[in-house]
Amino acid sequence: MSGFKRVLIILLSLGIVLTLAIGGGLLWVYSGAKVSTVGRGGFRNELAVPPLAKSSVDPDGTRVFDLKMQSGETEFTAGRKTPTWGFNGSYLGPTLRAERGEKVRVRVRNTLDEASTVHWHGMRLPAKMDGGPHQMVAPGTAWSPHWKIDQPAATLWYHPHPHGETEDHVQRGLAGMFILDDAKSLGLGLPDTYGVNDLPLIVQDVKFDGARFDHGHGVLQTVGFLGDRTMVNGTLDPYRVVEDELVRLRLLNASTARTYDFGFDDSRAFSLIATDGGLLEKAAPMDRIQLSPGERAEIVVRVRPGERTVLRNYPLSIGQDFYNQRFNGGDDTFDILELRASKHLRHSPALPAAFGKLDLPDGSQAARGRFFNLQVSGINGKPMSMGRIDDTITRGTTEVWTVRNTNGMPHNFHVHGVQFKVLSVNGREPEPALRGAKDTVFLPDRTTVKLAIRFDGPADPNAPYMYHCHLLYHEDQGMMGQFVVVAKGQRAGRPSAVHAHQGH
Ligand SMILES: [Cu+2]
Repeated sequence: MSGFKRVLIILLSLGIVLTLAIGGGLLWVYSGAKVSTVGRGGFRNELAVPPLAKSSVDPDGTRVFDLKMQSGETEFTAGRKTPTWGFNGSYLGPTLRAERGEKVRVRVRNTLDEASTVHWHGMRLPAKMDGGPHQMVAPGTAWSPHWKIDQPAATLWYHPHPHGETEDHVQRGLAGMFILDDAKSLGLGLPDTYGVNDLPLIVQDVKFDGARFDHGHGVLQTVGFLGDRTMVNGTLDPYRVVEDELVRLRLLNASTARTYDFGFDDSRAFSLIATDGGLLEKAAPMDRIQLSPGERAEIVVRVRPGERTVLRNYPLSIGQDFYNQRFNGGDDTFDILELRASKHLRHSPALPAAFGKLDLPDGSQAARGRFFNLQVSGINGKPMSMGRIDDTITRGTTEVWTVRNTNGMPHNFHVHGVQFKVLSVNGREPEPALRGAKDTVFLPDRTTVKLAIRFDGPADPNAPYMYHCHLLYHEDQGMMGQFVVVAKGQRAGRPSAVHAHQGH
């Protein structure tokens, strides 16, 4: 063989080996990007139910809660201590509960060694009580926001909102539910025995490195952190025994980046009864409910005596492009929770045919429109700035907001202090799951939504509310803006610089 031929053969062989290696590597990355825990967890742990927060009532009738932000350790797996944060405990927080018309005060104490905040997600309240990045609570201090509950019954939640640190603080474990009741919700005969036939489900995806959390972002994941397992209320592989024919699940997606498509393992139908801001006008039958980070849904599912059924996360069926579907979690499947029905179930009354009219604007009286272009580098081209008011809104008016995502990755959009109506998604009437009161709406790439929002909270030219992407990594990157609600003719003031509040 000539020297030339020998070199040619060596080069060709090298080429083949290289091609195989690259191809194999790509295949490995591609298949490794899809996660499934279906059938693997074994449902070994009884689902924890966050305790209802104790409260006292002041002489003036104000219901007072105490929340202590603290660090600690949590044994998600027996014998393995994970460093975590929590409210009144080592992980997550108690469920706060109040009724429409009540005045509430929450005494928030920060015993961490970092400043943080507590934001009341979905709550209609004055901006300075909102717990956004302007209401920082320094280590060793307290903050006591107070307001009157003035909105329909709903499943809300609370979590930190320090600018640039929200993903980290939520991942460490700072989150809890805030349930609101009203005369209507209490009078409909819905399953409402907390922890029995009315279960709060705080769903988070997590990843462990030994005993510790691993919060690293995959290099291909543009949405931020995605875990390889899920837990509910801080319980891994959870099951719950239920003893009623109808079970109400209050689903909260408290994950920082993952969007879920929840359904049961046999794809049984369930009834969607409430969205972010409260009850729908009537129950909507469906077999899947999609929730992006921060969104909530209340569903009622029927179980048969003695059966086991699994709440599962299915692959997203929203027509995402190949990349986002595979590398941003859309192909992943998880077993979320196994419901174990008792042999003898208590009879549940049927759901009422209708829950009543909703008080939501339809946009026909809109005073003006606004446009928001979503990009991870900033909304409308501007990254968040604490000292800049982006929008000034006249109190008592309704506006139509057009929000567009063509950024090549999924986002969502959360507005503080209000509940809105989704008027359209890509020009079409929204599906039933988006017909109720919402404070957060999912926008996969190439999506435009129109929202009707009434701003009837109190005017305060100096204290801004936030709007932002609730994929917390994006929010931290600056995908957030600020608006103030002002009296007619008033101008926006100047938001105070970031500073810590002393307790009062
Ligand atoms: Cu985003």
